[in-house]
Amino acid sequence: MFSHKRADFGENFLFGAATAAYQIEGGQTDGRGSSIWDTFSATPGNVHNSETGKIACDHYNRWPEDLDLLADGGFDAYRFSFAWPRLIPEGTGTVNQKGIDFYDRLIDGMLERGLKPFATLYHWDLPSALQDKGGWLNRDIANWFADYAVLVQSHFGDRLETTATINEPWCVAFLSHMLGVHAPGYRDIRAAARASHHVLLAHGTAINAMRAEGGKNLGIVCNFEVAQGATGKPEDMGAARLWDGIFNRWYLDGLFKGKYPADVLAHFAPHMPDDFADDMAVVSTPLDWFGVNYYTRGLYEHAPERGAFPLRKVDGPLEKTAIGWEIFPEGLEEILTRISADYTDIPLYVTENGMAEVEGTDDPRRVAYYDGHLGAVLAAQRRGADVRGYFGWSLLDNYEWAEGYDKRFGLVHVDYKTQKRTPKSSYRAFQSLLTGANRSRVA
Ligand code: PNW
Repeated sequence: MFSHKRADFGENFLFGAATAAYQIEGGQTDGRGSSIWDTFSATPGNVHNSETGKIACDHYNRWPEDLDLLADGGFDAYRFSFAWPRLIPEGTGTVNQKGIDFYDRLIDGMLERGLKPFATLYHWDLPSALQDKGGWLNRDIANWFADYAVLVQSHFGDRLETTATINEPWCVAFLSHMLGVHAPGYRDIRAAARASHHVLLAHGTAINAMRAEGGKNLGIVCNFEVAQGATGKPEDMGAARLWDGIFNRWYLDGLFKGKYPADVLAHFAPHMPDDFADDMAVVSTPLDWFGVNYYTRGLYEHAPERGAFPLRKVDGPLEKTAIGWEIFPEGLEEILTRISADYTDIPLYVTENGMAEVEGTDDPRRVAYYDGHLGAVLAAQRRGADVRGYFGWSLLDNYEWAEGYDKRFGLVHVDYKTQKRTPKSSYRAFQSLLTGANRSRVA
């Protein structure tokens, strides 16, 4: 059980759980187009055991049961993503009516159960047809993405509580184009610089286009890591500062100050698109709310031999999750407080927070993880951060990208042979916080 009470968070505070289309849907039928994760995951060497999202949690067929789990848990909201290639199989042009029908059913199912839909337009499943045209390296993606955003806004917008453009632009840009860990798997500073700008340009272009169609409650979701020096030595502190720039400030400064941080730009400058500075007003288009994903901190040391970015992450001493990430709840308080003190006073939502654990339904470490991070939200609120809601990652065990199915983040266990869902202790802890009850219709 958690040590907090629901009322501690304020009257209108929303609790939810989050997922993403590629990680849970499966259902690669009914006209859905190919995405870069279909091809990337099927290429040996990219993903643990070459696992793919072909079936995943079969949420495409089992969504009523999954929405029941949210409702029975007492959650107020559900954060999900639209699969771009399900709605527009080639990325631009023809719309897939069966894709529209699926999200109509899903959204209506949320509303029938009293769940507020928190939608994300892009959680990494780029249509392959657009990758063939350069994907995030092609400036035209700003217009491709805005057209897709307008389709979603005009058809579903009235029923959505909030809409986020991009999930985690750092992952879209750096993890995917510089570190090669996510699709399309590039390791190229020029690609990373371009993707880093185009993803924010696409975001701003889409916000403006949706607003012109009457869109409300529009935002973006960024991920943050608290970067600390491996030692107090100036060069290690400098490495941490640079990582903070790559991971956190690039996006915060771009979105809220209309200017990229000079220290990171010094590395990216030769590779940036021409005249990128002219786009910064679009990049920093005012938002209605801001989503914060937080999992861990990182310790960094200076590593001059590493070329483009002279730093290295080192192993830290704190307790770790099953994915090796240090557990550091203080970091969530720090990042929320920093954003509200230095960047913006629009409402903040914690749109993802959670931990990977070994398979099982008794997950006391995860209960403790959530309890600590919920405490960090309360601490940030006391320090003035306007935090309006909190989403656990994730509702279900699911496809953890390059880690495949091995790393489990769910509040609910999924048996991938039978697709049976079983609530874990952490789900019960939320249920007890949110409903006062410790049992459920869903046994
Ligand atoms: C986020 N990193 O991904 C995503 O939004 C989720 O889809 C994902 O399942 C979740 O966090 C857990 O990993 C990240 O390497 C993946 O720093 C990798 C990193 C950060 C976030």
